Amino acid sequence: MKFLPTLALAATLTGVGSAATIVQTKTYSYVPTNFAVLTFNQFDASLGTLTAITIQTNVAKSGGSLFVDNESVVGASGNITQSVTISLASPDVFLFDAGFATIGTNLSASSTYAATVGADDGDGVGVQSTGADYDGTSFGTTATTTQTRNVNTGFFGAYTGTGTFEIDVNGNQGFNTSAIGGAAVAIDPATAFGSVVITYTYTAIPEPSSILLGGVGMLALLRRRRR
Ligand SMILES: [Ca+2]
Ligand SMILES: [Ca+2]
Repeated sequence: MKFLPTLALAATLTGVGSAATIVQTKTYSYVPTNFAVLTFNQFDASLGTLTAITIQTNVAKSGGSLFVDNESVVGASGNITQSVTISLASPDVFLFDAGFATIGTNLSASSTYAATVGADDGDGVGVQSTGADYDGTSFGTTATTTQTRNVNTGFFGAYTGTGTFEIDVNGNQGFNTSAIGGAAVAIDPATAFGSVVITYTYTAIPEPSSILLGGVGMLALLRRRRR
């Protein structure tokens, strides 16, 4: 069994490096329709072998308001919603996952209000903030929507290098008052905010000193066991 320590040392010297990650977080906040340009560092291939690129896209909605003034002769009730929606785009890198679905497309955060309005009270065309035919609310901050996807390994090339790449966060906002048919609508825009987090997972190239220490440690371990 004398050859064992030599074998163990050889295995350590040629062994794979340790798994490591680099995490970059960029945030955005604006009133849609609008966009933000986020800049990320490429993965420096001298650090090791890239095994995964994970993009986590997050959107939340803050503020805004939505009011309806019934113009119909019948009352109505139902949920009215205001939403912000973002989609990622890039002039530099491909945003496709393993199944070639686009990453970070049409992610929404919505606020909902249960509205109840009476029949039109005859106050005229358009929104008048009076009467039982008027309802709505100002919104606070809503829960967020988050999507996490891995980039298709076939597109790692543009993410690799010593420079940067750009990801744009394009935002729109909208509303849905279809539950209150025939109503005039008054809306104050909401703010969209959130983050894009890119994580590089890679196998680090072991440093010479750690290889030596690993080998010495393995030898010591084996010697102890043989006693
Ligand atoms: Ca009216
Ligand atoms: Ca009214």
